[in-house]
Formats: sequence, structure tokens, C-alpha cells
Amino acid sequence: MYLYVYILLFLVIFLLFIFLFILPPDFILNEKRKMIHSKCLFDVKLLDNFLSDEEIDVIISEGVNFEASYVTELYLPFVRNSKTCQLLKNTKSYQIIRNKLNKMGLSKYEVEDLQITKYGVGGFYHGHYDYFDEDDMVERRYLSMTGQRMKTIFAYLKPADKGGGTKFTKINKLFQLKKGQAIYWDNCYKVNDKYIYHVNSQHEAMPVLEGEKIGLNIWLSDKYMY
Ligand SMILES: O=C(O)CCC(=O)C(=O)O
Repeated sequence: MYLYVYILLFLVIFLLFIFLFILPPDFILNEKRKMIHSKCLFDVKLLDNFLSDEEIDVIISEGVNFEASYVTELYLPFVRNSKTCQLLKNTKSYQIIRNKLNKMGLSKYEVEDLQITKYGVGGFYHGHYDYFDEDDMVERRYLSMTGQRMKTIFAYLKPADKGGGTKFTKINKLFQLKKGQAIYWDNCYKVNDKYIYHVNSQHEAMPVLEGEKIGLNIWLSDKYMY
């Protein structure tokens, strides 16, 4: 009888060990990251006059073939309701942004294909992170293709007439930018070959109440850095 109790106890402890240390579930991993993160500063910088009207005209004119936006690889209209199009590396828009980033001292970063995002009335994107999670199978694949999204610059090409701001949900900071302005933040940093994300970088596109909002996603990755 006692033998069965001992065996059962051993199994429970063994499974607990596997569960906590070998295959930790997502919520434990997130808690770990939060603990490491909590010692680090997070800030969102405002870039005034990031794009001129002429540059915005070029970018908008190159934005064609908009499609319903995806969240990584999934169509989730209850999470993200907008349309997007990619601006590839051979476009004038890409060159404009690349030159600008080089002048800002960011030449060491690779820039992903740019993404224009359009929101009509009611359009939104719920709270999310831009970085790729190494512990997520799909995101790990993106990480190996494009590199990690170390930094994001999000520029307003056309603000909504009402609503449509960008809110950093964890720090309760709302940005309602003007045409040509941008915000700039770090998504994560690297410690001993492991990416630690900034919990406070979670952000959300608030619903557009009137008019149309057009934004430009610029993701700076570490593809060629390491
Ligand atoms: O539209 C915004 O304000 C933010 C957009 C965004 O976070 C994204 O497209 O990843």
C-alpha cells in the first residue's frame, strides 16, 4: 500500500518538475519575462516632423493592393480590423525611410518591408506586441526569416478625424499624432542570446470614430547584427 503512495508521490513530483522547468507553460514564461523586464526602463519617443507632406504623398501613391490585415499568419477580425499593404525594398518609400533611419544613426538595423495600415470607421487593433516570441512555433519561424523586431517606428500618414489614437495599454499612455509625426519604441532587448520583451510595449490602435486613419509600420530588426 505504502509503495503505491510513494510511487504516486514520486510521479507527481516528477511531472511537476517537467511542467515547471522543462516545459513551462506560457503564463509562467511570461511571468519570468515580466520579472526580468521590471528592472528595465521603457519609453516611447515622439518624432516630430518625421515625414514631410511630399514624402507622405510618395508613400501613399505606392500603397496599392490593400488586403484585410493579419495577426502574424491568422485572419482575426475581432483582434485587428484594418487593411494593409507591403512596400517592398525596391520602392521609393523604402529608400526614403532607409535614408532617414541611417541619418538617425540606425543604419545597423535591417528594416523589414514597410507596412501601410488603413483603418476605416470602427477599425482597430487590440493590444499586442510587435516582437516575435521565441517560444511560439509560428513566431519562431518569422524570427528566423526576418530577424527580431527590436524597435518599431509607427508614423501617421493621415490621422483619423476622431478617435484612432495609439495607446500603450500597460502604461496608459495615449498618442494622438498629427500627420507626419511618428512614435518610436524598443520592443525587446537581448540577454545571453535570449530576447526579453518589454511588457510595457504592448500597444493598441484605438477605434476610429470618424474619418480614415493611415499609418506606416517600420520594424527595425537585428537580422544582420549577430
Ligand atoms: O495603428 C496604430 O496606432 C498602431 C498599429 C500597430 O500597432 C500595428 O499595426 O502593429
